[in-house]
Amino acid sequence: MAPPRTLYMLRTLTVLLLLSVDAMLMPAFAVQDDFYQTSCPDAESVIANTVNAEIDKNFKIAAGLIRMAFHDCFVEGCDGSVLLEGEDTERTAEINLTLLGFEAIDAAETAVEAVCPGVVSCADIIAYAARDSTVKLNGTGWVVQGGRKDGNVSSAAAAQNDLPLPTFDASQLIDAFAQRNLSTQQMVVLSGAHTVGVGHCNKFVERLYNFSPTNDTDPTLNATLANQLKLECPSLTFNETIEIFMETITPGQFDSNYYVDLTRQNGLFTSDQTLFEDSRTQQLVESLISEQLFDSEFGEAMRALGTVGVKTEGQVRTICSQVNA
Ligand code: HEM
Ligand SMILES: *[C@@H]1O[C@H](CO)[C@@H](O)[C@H](O)[C@H]1NC(C)=O
Ligand SMILES: *[C@@H]1O[C@H](CO)[C@@H](O)[C@H](O)[C@H]1NC(C)=O
Ligand SMILES: *[C@@H]1O[C@H](CO)[C@@H](O)[C@H](O)[C@H]1NC(C)=O
Ligand SMILES: *[C@@H]1O[C@H](CO)[C@@H](O)[C@H](O)[C@H]1NC(C)=O
Ligand SMILES: *[C@@H]1O[C@H](CO)[C@@H](O)[C@H](O)[C@H]1NC(C)=O
Ligand SMILES: *[C@@H]1O[C@H](CO)[C@@H](O)[C@H](O)[C@H]1NC(C)=O
Ligand SMILES: CC(=O)N[C@H]1CO[C@H](CO)[C@@H](O)[C@@H]1O
Repeated sequence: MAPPRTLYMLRTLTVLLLLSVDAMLMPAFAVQDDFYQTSCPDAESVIANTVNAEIDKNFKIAAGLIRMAFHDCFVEGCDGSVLLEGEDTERTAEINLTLLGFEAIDAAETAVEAVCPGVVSCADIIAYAARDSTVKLNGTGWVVQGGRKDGNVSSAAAAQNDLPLPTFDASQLIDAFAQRNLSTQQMVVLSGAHTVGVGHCNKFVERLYNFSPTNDTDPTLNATLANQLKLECPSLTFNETIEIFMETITPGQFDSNYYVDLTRQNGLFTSDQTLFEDSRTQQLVESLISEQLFDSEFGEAMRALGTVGVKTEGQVRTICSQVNA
């Protein structure tokens, strides 16, 4: 039997080891404000200028870049894996087929590599670009944390399994976000990103035809909107390139009108309208009609989204679509 003193020392050592391992894994240490202040002081402005120029070339990518941050963080954590090219990567997943904005990330990466080679991760560029796009759409910005490392694993199957579907109900959405330590409130706030951008017929057509044995059309879908959507998506087969604004009051503006739409049963997807139909989230929807509340909550929720599964070890890729050699 070891003498008590040795045991005590061993225990102390173990506690110290555990503490230091804990400290490395603490999520709060993984990302921080002004991360590139000394290592690359111009990073944020170079990225913002590039993203703005790219949006001026193609307005649609502004919404695409906001969505990209969501997809990146929900699959494998915020690690830039959504950008990796190759067979069976997240980019090739069916659910991801309509992601936009890859060219803007590439342009920002090239621009930032020119001023600080090998310093700024692709995962961080996605996070900054989502904020810059929100501002470009007349939304309110937020301070973006930096320090994410890039991962080198990307899987189409993971994207397919990990991203919530537009057919999800409130319970499924609450679960999907809770699995990433995001609250019900943060889920409702982040869904407000659907104030900009478009969806395609295949994502909501099940609401228009043969909805249930008794109702041809989803009864929670505004009848006027249902009739319009039936013209644009005339049957269960449809033109796949047709784009439908998700929010129709001010579709190009990043504002709180998404929530106004929901109170009028004008949510495009089941996953949108359910937020107003479900008693757990209805009052949140009503309160977020306040522009001021939505603006401040959205930035906070994006900061929380930006901490999901952050990797503190890994690469800083020099080409965002490929792992470093
Ligand atoms: C709550 C669960 C969510 C579901 C089920 C969902 C689903 C979808 C679907 C199906 C589309 C349309 C894709 C297409 O037809 O091309 C879409 C678009 C979009 N989503 Fe989400 N989404 C969710 C949450 C989010 C979050 C958290 C964000 C960002 C913070 C976001 C941002 C966007 C944007 C900006 C678009 C428009 C993209 C474009 O116009 O290119 N979504 N989403
Ligand atoms: C943002 O607001 C300005 C001034 O009100 C307006 O000219 C511009 O069109 C708006 N941008 C978008 C994307 O709606
Ligand atoms: C979970 O979220 C809470 C509240 O946002 C935060 O304080 C906590 O650090 C998060 N935990 C992890 C493991 O990310
Ligand atoms: C059909 O829709 C009506 C409202 O339009 C609703 O009262 C009824 O419950 C719906 N039936 C089913 C089976 O969902
Ligand atoms: C599908 O819609 C696009 C516009 O969104 C149009 O240019 C194209 O001609 C349509 N294709 C068919 C087969 O109708
Ligand atoms: C349907 O949408 C229109 C246009 O936004 C709105 O005026 C009407 O009140 C909505 N109907 C319901 C039942 O919410
Ligand atoms: C992926 O990244 C890890 C950690 O940085 C590294 O050990 C591994 O060799 C990388 N794998 C490939 C295929 O690059
Ligand atoms: C397989 C496939 O079509 N992937 C696409 C994912 O989205 C980007 C951006 O639209 C396309 O460039 C990819 O080809």
